Amino acid sequence: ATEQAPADAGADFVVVANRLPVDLVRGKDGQEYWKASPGGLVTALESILKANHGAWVGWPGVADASPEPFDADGIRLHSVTLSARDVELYYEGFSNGTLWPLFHDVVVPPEYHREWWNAYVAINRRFAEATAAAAATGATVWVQDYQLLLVPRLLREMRPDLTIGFFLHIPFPPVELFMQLPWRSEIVEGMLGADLVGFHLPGGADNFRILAHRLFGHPSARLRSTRGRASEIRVDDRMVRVGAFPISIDSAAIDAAARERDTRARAERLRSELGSPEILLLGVDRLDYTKGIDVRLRALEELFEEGRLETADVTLLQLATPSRERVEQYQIMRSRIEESVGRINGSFGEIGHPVVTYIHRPVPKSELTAFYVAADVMLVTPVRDGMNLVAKEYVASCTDGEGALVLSEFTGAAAELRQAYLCNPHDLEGVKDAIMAAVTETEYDRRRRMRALRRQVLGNDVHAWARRFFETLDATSDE
Ligand code: ADQ
Repeated sequence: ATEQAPADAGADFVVVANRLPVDLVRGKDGQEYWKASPGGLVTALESILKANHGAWVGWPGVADASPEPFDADGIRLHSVTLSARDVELYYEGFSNGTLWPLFHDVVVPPEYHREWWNAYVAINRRFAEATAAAAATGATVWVQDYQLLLVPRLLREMRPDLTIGFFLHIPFPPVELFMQLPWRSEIVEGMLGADLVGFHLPGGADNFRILAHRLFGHPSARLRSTRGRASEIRVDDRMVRVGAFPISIDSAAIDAAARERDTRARAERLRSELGSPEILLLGVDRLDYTKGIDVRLRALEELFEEGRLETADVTLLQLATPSRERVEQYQIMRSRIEESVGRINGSFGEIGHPVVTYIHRPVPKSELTAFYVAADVMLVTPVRDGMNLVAKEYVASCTDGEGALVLSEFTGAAAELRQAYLCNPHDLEGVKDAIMAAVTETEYDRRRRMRALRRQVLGNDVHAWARRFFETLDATSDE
């Protein structure tokens, strides 16, 4: 592959993530083509990537594909090839069968298999090699997320000239849980290869500092220059910065899209297609057991049973993007949710008017904004979530100041969105009360809460997030 190009021909800024910002799609006729997959990360990094001869290293999303590096919108894309077996062991296995549940408070039991681990090590090395080949001398590399925890250290060994940032998009678990991991030392050492390790919340950063001390005796101290926002861990003769950088969304773009006449018309149509309910509740998630879709369904069912909500007035629209469908726990959860939806509609729906409309397909972004605009109450009830961008997207879409957000305390977003109707997803009565408060509070109080939420979300967007991360990372190379 042309990835063997000499380092000096490489990029000054490289993003490394499990997936590329575009998906390779293999049509039925065997033809391959690229499809943009505009995630939040792409939005946040696009201008920096373009201004710095940026490159992106990632998997194109199809097994055994090894396309040559190419330029898309001024960004050089380098594909990492994964076989079907690699995907099974490294991605579905260790990433999503071990790390994902372990880092989300063991909501389902993580599985520890040496075969999965060995594949994870090998694939992380493959990502590190591709990155080492893509980066110019002295470049800055930003490694993303839990699939690539070993890359910072591997990359530092290969290319000590690089400045390396790492960001974890999911929670970093309490020390007691993390210590279950048979390969805990290797993982922490892997992350400590970075110059800056970023988390959504200060709690995650603290957990990591405690582990670095517990496992290796590395001392750490708060950094006064960052007003206590970051700390420094001493690793032999190196300093590793650790801090909290809560991610956000392109708030202004979503606010603008929500104000468009087309979006508002689509939202109106949607309400009438749903039978013009008095109250439209909305859930939008990847179909994942951490998202608490079952929690909100149970709460709703009981509210109907107890007559606190009238089925004639209320409809829930639940959008659930298919996700990790080959992982067993996801198959189990999907059946449970579909069973609940069936049961609730069987008990409370009328002919032609289900009380829960469930869509198990991805929805285009433009449509999604119309759904947010249409909703009266947004239900975000994860049992654990690193941040939860859906909550922020909803708030950015409530341009007329109307709307209510029911939000689990166990999301990263709850640390910032204090004026939401907060609830503990393990306390079903509490979830029901939060939904009832969102539905029955006076318009004045609802608007007051939404005003505060909008101030937070519009004032802290994804661009500010990336800027804060880079400011802290740049400072590491000054000292
Ligand atoms: P996710 O677990 O994927 O992300 P989230 O933060 O909610 O969760 O982001 C999901 C994104 O996918 C949102 O932008 C949303 O609009 C979109 N999406 C969700 N359901 C959809 C649907 N049915 N149709 C279309 N689009 C849909 C991980 C972590 C989070 C963290 C993010 C970013 O688990 O905690 O907030 O990374 O760091």
